[in-house]
Amino acid sequence: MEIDLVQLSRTIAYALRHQPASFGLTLDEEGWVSVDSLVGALCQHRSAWKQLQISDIEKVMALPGKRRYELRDGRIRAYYGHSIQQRMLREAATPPTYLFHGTTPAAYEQIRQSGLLPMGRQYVHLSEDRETALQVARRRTSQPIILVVAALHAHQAGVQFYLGNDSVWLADAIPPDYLTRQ
Ligand code: HQG
Repeated sequence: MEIDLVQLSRTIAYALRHQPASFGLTLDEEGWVSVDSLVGALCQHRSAWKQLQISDIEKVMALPGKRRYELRDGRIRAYYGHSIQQRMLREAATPPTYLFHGTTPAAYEQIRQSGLLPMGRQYVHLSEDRETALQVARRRTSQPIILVVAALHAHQAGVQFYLGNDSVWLADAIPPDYLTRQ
C-alpha cells in the first residue's frame, strides 16, 4: 500500500516534537533519536505502516516545503517546534539584523504588551524573510500581522538566539521594544 507521506510527516513531528514517550522514544538533550528506533515505533503505530522503512522517512524529508527534520549518522531530530518539557539544547548564534514573525490580530494585542513568548513551545520561532512569516501567520488567520524583530539589537541586549533550520530561527522571549509592526 502507498504510504501517505504528509500523514507520516505529521506523525514524525508529533513523535519528535511533542510526545516521544507515547512512541516509546527518548530524545537526547539535542533532540536526537536513532532512525531505527523511530522506524520501529512508526511500524507499530499504524497497521498501514507495518512495512515502513528508512527510505520512507527519506521520502518525507525530500518533500518540497519546510525542512523540519535533520537526519545525520543514523539519527534524526526535529529542527524546531518542540513542546516537550525537557528543553532541547540548540546552538546559540548571532542573528541577522532583522528577523520576522507572523501572527494573528488577537495575539498581537498581547504581544505588544508582553513581547514574543514561546507560548506552547520551547522557543519563540522567527523567520528569515517576510514571505515565510506571512505563511506562518496564514496558518491561523486571513489577516496576518507581520512583526519586524530587531534581532541583532535584542541579541546585543542579552536575548539569546539559536539556529533552527535554514529559514527558521529560535529565540528566548523578546521584549516589545524590539518589535515593530510592518
Ligand atoms: C503567539 C510551524 C499571545 C505567536 C510554523 C503564535 C513555524 C503570543 C502563537 C513554527 C505571544 C504560538 C512555529 C504573547 C507569541 N501573547 N500570543 N505574548 N507571543 N504569541 O505555533 O511561530 O509547520 O507555537 O505569534 O511554520 O506560529 O509546524 O508558533 O501565533 O515555523 O513545521 O503564539 O511552526 O512550522 O504559536 O509557529 P506556535 P508559530 P511547522
